[in-house]
Amino acid sequence: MADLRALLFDVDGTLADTERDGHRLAFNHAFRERGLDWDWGVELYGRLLAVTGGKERMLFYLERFRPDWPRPDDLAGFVAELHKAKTRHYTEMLRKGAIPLRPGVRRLLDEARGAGLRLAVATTTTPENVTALLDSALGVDARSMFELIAAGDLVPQKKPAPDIYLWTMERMGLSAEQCLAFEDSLNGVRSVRDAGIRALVVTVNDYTRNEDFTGATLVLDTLGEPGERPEVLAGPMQDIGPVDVSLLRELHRLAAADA
Ligand code: XBP
Ligand code: MG
Repeated sequence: MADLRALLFDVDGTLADTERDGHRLAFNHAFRERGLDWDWGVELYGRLLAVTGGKERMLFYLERFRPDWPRPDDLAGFVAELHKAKTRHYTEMLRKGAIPLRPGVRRLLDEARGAGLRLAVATTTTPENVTALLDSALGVDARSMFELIAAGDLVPQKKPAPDIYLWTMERMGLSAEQCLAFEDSLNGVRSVRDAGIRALVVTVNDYTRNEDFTGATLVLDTLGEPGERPEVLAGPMQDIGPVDVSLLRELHRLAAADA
């Protein structure tokens, strides 16, 4: 069995709860600024999350909810411009510290680095969004914590396609058996599984809690901080303390044995 060598992290929903009070608000800000009558409420946004990627999500919104909205000739160009404005609003929010990391994330990153595990990010979001989050939530040397930040349009197909995980592992010279991934959503789980990674921890959030996480090794409400007991929603153990490196090694072993 291969040793656990690397932890691969999704960003949105996993490192931080960015969707409802981050991305959603930034989209709405960009829409208003452009004079559009588009307004993504909390419930509608949950439905739009079926599609990953901001540009792709806007096109999905038009197709599904606004069939009568008059399309500009260059729809792709229009959406790309709108998305740039959205990214500007989003990164401004993050730089003001609007969104903290989820509980246990900082603790686990520090511990994993100390244990010699390699760390990387594999996400569909725009690269500037990741650096804005890490810089504001982790401090100035945050980016050096991760060996690789794989994000956005680097790969042809976003999650649920496995492309971003495959690209990350190839760039780092890792096999799927050497990795453990962290996700928060069904689209993320599909991406991880189709990349051949068996060891997978899901931490749910309000948007994803009721999704089907079949194939995840462990499903939790949170990674947990010292003194807390994460709620186990699915997995091979019921009573656990905060997620730490020794638990991850055990999960990695169980996932390999199950393969
Ligand atoms: C995250 C996303 C992202 C953000 C928007 O999915 O779907 O699209 O909502 O980011 P995952 P951009 O957590 O599965 O990677 O607007 O920068 O595309
Ligand atoms: Mg996510």
